[in-house]
Amino acid sequence: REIAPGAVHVPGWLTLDEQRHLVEACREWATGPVPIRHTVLPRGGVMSVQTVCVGWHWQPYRYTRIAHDVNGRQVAEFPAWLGELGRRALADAYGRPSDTYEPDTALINFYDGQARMGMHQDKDEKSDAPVVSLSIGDRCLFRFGNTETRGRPYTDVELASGDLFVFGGPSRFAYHGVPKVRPGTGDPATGLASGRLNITMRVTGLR
Ligand code: MD5
Ligand code: FE
Repeated sequence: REIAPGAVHVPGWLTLDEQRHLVEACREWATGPVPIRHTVLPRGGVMSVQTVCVGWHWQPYRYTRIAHDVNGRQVAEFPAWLGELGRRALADAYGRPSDTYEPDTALINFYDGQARMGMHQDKDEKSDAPVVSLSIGDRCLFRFGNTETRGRPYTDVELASGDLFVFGGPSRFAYHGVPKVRPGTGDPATGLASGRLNITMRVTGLR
């Protein structure tokens, strides 16, 4: 389960009920003040995943309270229950207390069958606190790399519905991506008929 130092994969961590609850919450955020959309990159590219944020709005490549690049509205607040889930996730993955972990933003990415995420580092946060990642719906190929280059060496991991992944310590700034989603592999009982949801909780280090 430890893919690299600080990178821990916990298959099947979320119960079906928790997955249903998260799908329901994500549906509300997706239609909330700043609706889910394909992020447009500064050089004109359009991301194939669709993203909605809570707490802080991620626009490449910074966090703001206001979604200047979408509709000028403030994103929904980061709910206390999600922070609790994040602390429980961290404690279970690392096997040690996590009382001081206070994530203040979540990025929710929706992948249809064609969506991909190229190899990148998450370095817009001004904190080296761990990232908690939850997967729901279709399975995917997740590529976990190194901190130096986009290329090899990397480790390929299959992520399935209910899986938890925590990235911290020496793995926090590793390159990573999602080269492939496996359409039709999810369980409609989660409330997600197709596609893949990924929820990542982070500490922005902003205030
Ligand atoms: C996803 N999301 O499945 C992935 C999984 C993103 C993103 O990459 O930036 O929204 S989360 C993987 C991740 C996040 C933060 C740090 C590390 C991996 N890492 O250090 O390897 O939509
Ligand atoms: Fe990332």
